[in-house]
Amino acid sequence: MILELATAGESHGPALVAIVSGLPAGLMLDKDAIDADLRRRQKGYGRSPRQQIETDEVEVLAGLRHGRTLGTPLALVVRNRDHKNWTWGMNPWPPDGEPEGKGTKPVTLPRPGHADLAGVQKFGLTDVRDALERASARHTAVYVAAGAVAKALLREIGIEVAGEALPEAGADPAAVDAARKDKDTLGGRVQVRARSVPPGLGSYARREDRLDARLAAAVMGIQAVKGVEIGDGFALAGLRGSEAHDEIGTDKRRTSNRAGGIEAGVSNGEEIVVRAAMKPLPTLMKPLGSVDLATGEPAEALVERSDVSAVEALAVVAEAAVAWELARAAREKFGGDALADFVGAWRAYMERL
Ligand code: EPS
Repeated sequence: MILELATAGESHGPALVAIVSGLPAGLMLDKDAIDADLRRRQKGYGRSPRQQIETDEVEVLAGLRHGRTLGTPLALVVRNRDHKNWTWGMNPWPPDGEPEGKGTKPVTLPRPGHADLAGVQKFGLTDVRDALERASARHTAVYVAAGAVAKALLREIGIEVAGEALPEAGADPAAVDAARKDKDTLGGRVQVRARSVPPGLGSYARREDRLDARLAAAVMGIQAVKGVEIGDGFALAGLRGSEAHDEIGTDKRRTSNRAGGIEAGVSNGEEIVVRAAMKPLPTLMKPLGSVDLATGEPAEALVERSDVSAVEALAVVAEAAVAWELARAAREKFGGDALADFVGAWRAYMERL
């Protein structure tokens, strides 16, 4: 059984949408738990005023009846409340009447570090807004909703996934205040841990099956992430082999976990540990040098409402990405159309081990 996720949505369009297919029937979902993750994503010191406009909440349009999955595609929607200020500017159809509200004038000042310049070049656009709207980290909201569904599935086989911001840089309120005062932004690092993952998720057979490669792709795919490591990651490069590996006991458990729970692309039964480095966000109130695409003249980059830091939000989004990828690997391994088949296959496998 293959768990799949398709998403759509622009930052200031009507809504963000996700379709999750490949879930077993009979999984109970809790709207409050999904909404709690959406709220966690909106929090953190240094977030943009946008978060005061939004109160993210999931809507389900298909695939669920009385809170129970039907084994059919699950359609999730998170509305953009801010869209009411962009109904002309972000209208999916040619708008009627005079331009009003936000997004009425073309953006021609690409921000270094954002999708702006690459987007207009790649897609042949003239208004940078046509690129930045989808590239915005706003659409991580619907990934978090899908991640909450993945966590519900993983919980059925005892797996818990939790993300946290490491207490440094953009997760330090004093540093955020100082950066805000200087009209600057901050990045930082987050860590996601997954407990009680059974040995044997992922495979060394093909590169695309490797669990570490899949987790790295899932986390690197989140806006502003520039580095991912599993376990002791980059630090392992400076150690001797005798210091770098995790010895095996007679109970087949390890006394250390430098590998971060994955060897040869396969989970080894220890806690999975994934860390990600986030660059400082590229929208600066003290803009960097750029070019005006309309005139070709030197210019300062676009200044828009933005976050000083979104590291704490990344912790929630990375948690969702790791949960999603682990759920996908678990669906491949344990299959099943009914939740009881999935859980039964997991139980039989654990007994064999
Ligand atoms: C975000 C909403 C956006 C940005 C941020 C993420 O809101 P707006 O653009 O309306 O202020 O705050 O997006 C970026 C940091 C970015 O670079 O695009 C959210 O909900 O997470």
